Amino acid sequence: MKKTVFFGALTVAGIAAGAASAATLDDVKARGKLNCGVTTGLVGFAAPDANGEWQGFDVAVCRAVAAAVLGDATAVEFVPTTGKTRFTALASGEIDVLARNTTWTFSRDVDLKFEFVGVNYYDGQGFMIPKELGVSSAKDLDGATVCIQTGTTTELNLADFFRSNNISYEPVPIETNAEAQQQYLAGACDVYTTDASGLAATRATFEAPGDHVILPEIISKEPLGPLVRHGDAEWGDIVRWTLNALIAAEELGISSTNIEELSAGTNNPEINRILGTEGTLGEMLGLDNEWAKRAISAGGNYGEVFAKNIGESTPIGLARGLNAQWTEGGLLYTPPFR
Ligand SMILES: N[C@@H](CCC(=O)N[C@@H](CS)C(=O)NCC(=O)O)C(=O)O
Repeated sequence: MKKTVFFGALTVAGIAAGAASAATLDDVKARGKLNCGVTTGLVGFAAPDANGEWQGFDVAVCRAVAAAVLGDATAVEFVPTTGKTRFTALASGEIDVLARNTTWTFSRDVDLKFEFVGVNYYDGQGFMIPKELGVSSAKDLDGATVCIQTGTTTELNLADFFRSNNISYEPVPIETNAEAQQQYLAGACDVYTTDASGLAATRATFEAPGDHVILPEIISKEPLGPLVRHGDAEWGDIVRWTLNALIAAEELGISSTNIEELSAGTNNPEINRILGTEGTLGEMLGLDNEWAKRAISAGGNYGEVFAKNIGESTPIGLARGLNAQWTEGGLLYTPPFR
């Protein structure tokens, strides 16, 4: 008898824990808002505009997920996080997803128990230095003071790079990009190092961007992407396939300008499945059949989001490079929608 009660209690506890960890979709729906972790501010990637509205390449991921799940791209609570606070915010449940230039690494996946659902920007770590210092290679930085954000892969790569090149540096540890920018411009460090996209975004806000050079060395791989907690695969699927929908839309030629027209039905079955006029992909995700249509309509396809926020015609001026579609020589390659 005692034994039965014991096992009974264990089963209930087990189910309750499972239910609690698998309930992100229900939580988001009940709340009516997606809690999305972003940076404290990196223009082009995630920053409030003059009206206090968050804009940017990472912000677009949050909006697409909110549109898919809640039918409203504006139903997002943006939660600013630093390099240090971002993982606690996700692990504790304060945010439902982290969409903040975060590098997919072994230990973040396995040890911190997060699930990276994809890559929205293939990056690498670079160095920025005032032109007047006349340095042309990172290998000539022996003895330099380096502004570096704590809690980042940047910190670890920097140590590896200097050690393997047998040169030394003095770190100037910093919490946020705004602080790094301020310290760097004030001359508190000779060099600022972070993801190359972050350097471009930061330099674009300088009064005289041309006075600063980005050195040719890219010293690491930084696949940046959105992540969720381990233990809620259904929620992971929703965020993963929302990102994939934006990428596939570009590949298949679905854009914010033709999406309504294509939603009437086309002779391309994959477009039809994505836009919900054929098949039941939305239902399989626990959503309706227009989930991807709404996600793409929120800010356009991947290419549109890139061009608007960080592309070559913006002050940030990033080329597609590795972030081009696989059909264009890049690494973007979404699995099939079927
Ligand atoms: N990708 C690296 C670095 C990410 C990172 O923290 N980048 C800085 C510099 S671009 C940033 O986003 N700062 C924005 C902020 O301070 O909120 C990582 O995942 O550790």
